[in-house]
Amino acid sequence: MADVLRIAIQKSGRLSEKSLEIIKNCGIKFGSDARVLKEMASNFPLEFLYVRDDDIPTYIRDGVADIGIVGRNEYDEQAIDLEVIRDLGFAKCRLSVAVPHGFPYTGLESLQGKRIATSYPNILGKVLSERGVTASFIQVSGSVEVTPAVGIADAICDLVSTGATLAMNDLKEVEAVYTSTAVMIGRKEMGNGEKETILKRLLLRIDAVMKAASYKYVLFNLPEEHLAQVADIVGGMKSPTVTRLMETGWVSVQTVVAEDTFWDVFEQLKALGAQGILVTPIEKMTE
Ligand code: PRT
Ligand code: ZN
Repeated sequence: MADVLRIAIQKSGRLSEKSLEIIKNCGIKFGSDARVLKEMASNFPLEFLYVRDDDIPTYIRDGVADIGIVGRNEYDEQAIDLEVIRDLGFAKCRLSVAVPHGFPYTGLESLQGKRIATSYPNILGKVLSERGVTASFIQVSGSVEVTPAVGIADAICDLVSTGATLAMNDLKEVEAVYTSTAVMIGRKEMGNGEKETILKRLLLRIDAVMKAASYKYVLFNLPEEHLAQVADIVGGMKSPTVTRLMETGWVSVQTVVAEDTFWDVFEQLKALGAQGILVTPIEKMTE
């Protein structure tokens, strides 16, 4: 049988849906019935392994899976010698120190000699030792937020996304020490040419999908006299496509705009008299 690439995906949790979505957007077909533990894509040599996120780095190290998607926090905490193949950008969160309201926090030095509850003793330990701070860690794997209230910790260090959980537990976020997003990881050496080829094919698709997601396709009408200024604003992949309109003195412009600069560009286009601005998502995009 020809080789397949095995990807480990979180079975059910914060990473599952988006991980599968990226692969689906690559045109790879599979059932994605999360109750199964293993399944094969029907139109690409990719096999899915649905597991707990904590187990993914070990599975890859041991060759049970070839690649996987985990939070960078999980990867860095376990410190298993693998490689980050791609930063996928989703599941963004930060690892933050939080304290009860009465705690006089003035900086990481305030944690000297304190008891800190965390599931990330390695990441936090590194940050603290760089600052010359020694603290004792209370290692907990869940419900970190309740530990100060029950008197077993003076402060906590946990993942935060909205901050709602901290607020609910009367804790104040005082310092973010680390930020994380979902990453695709794999062994440094795949040790198998065929698997490497499959990975390259997969990455080509993932890159196109991720690139497309960070751009918008923009169409608008513009007084022709402002065309030169528009070229400066939007740039485009090469340059914008310009079509003449029936009405003299007006052109229609089509281009791509990076998502994170979109609103700036939008305001500048409006100021130049652009009309009928139409914005659509892009499904795939390559250079
Ligand atoms: O069962 P399994 O072991 O597979 O899942 P898990 O429970 O270990 O992980 P899961 O699904 O909770 O998280 C997987 C990954 O999602 C993490 O490793 C992070 O990389 C990422 N992520 C992003 C988060 C959060 N945001 C997040 N907010 N992981 C956890 N949280 C928790 C946090 O621990 C805290 O309890 O959510 C709470 C805070 O959320 P806010 O929104 O109230 O601030
Ligand atoms: Zn987990």
